Amino acid sequence: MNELGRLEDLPADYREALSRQNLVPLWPSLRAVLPPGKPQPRTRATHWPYEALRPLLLQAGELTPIEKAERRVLVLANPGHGLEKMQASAAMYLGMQLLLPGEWAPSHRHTPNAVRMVVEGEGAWTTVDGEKCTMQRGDLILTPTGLWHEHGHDGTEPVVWLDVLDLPLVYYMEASYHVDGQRQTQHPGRGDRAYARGGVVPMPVFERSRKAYPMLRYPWADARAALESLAADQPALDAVQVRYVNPETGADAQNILGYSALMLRPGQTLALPARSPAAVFHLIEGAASVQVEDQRFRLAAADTCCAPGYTAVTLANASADRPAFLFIADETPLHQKLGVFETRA
Ligand code: GTQ
Repeated sequence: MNELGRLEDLPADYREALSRQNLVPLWPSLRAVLPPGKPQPRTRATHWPYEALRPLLLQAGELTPIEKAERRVLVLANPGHGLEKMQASAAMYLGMQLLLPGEWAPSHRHTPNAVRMVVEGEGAWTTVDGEKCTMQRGDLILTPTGLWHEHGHDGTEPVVWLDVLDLPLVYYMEASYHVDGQRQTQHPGRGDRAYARGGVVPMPVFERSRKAYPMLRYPWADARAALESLAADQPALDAVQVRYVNPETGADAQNILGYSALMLRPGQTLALPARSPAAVFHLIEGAASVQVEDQRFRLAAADTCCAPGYTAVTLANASADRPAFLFIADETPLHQKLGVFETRA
């Protein structure tokens, strides 16, 4: 590979003449924007232990009333991007949100897509497009692009959930904005009820809603049961994993980020091939380690970590007699739609 000319090799007056015309020579930057063989991701393997985060989030509850925060969130920022960028990866944003008993986070809608993965506490709910979604540990709740959503809490203990948004991408596209709204009126007709069991549907008439997002709440009890029965049905299957999809089409639940749940059998080690999208791992239950190249994170329940793309990841269950359950968010739908998705052996 040729050494290319540097900026300093050019006469100063020529560089200034270029700048005055808003022109830039490509060759000094060509290798940086098209590095050899594989990208040089800014995204760094990063671990956010819940034990360290939780007291700081509860402290935010004392320091900042909900009215002064609208959304009381500590952002899980990747130092490789610079903390102020509030990015976990190129396309993913992560935040831990706290809602205290009796609090209400007012209705709004925005262009980025979000999901909530409930981490702890009982009694909170998110109303999405008029549908009240109750929140229990491990539930996944979609608040897709453009849909009104508000959060409330009728319980007695703090509720915490993990927000995953495609905000960095939508912001980069200069397409990120929000609109404030009125408190929503709730209507019956919950997608999670209609689609509670594959193969049996509500009577007398059941037709596809043809909504872009027919199901907004994916209860953990159902995803967990699906993993358990998959593991029992296929003892030789390595990756016991289910994808969160639109139940009417089978396509990814959202357009940009992909969501799945994975069960590690007792004592299991699972090597994932290097794939182009970055990924986030959140441990719902059990104990596991996540190895990203030479870094190894030991995840306790409610811990979150991320891995850059083009990097092999090895997951291991730290328990020899109990399964471990992980929630995974990644950039796969985005890479697939753009045609840049790759797997490397
Ligand atoms: O709950 O609507 O973490 O609008 C960031 C932006 C949560 C929310 C975040 C948001 C929300």
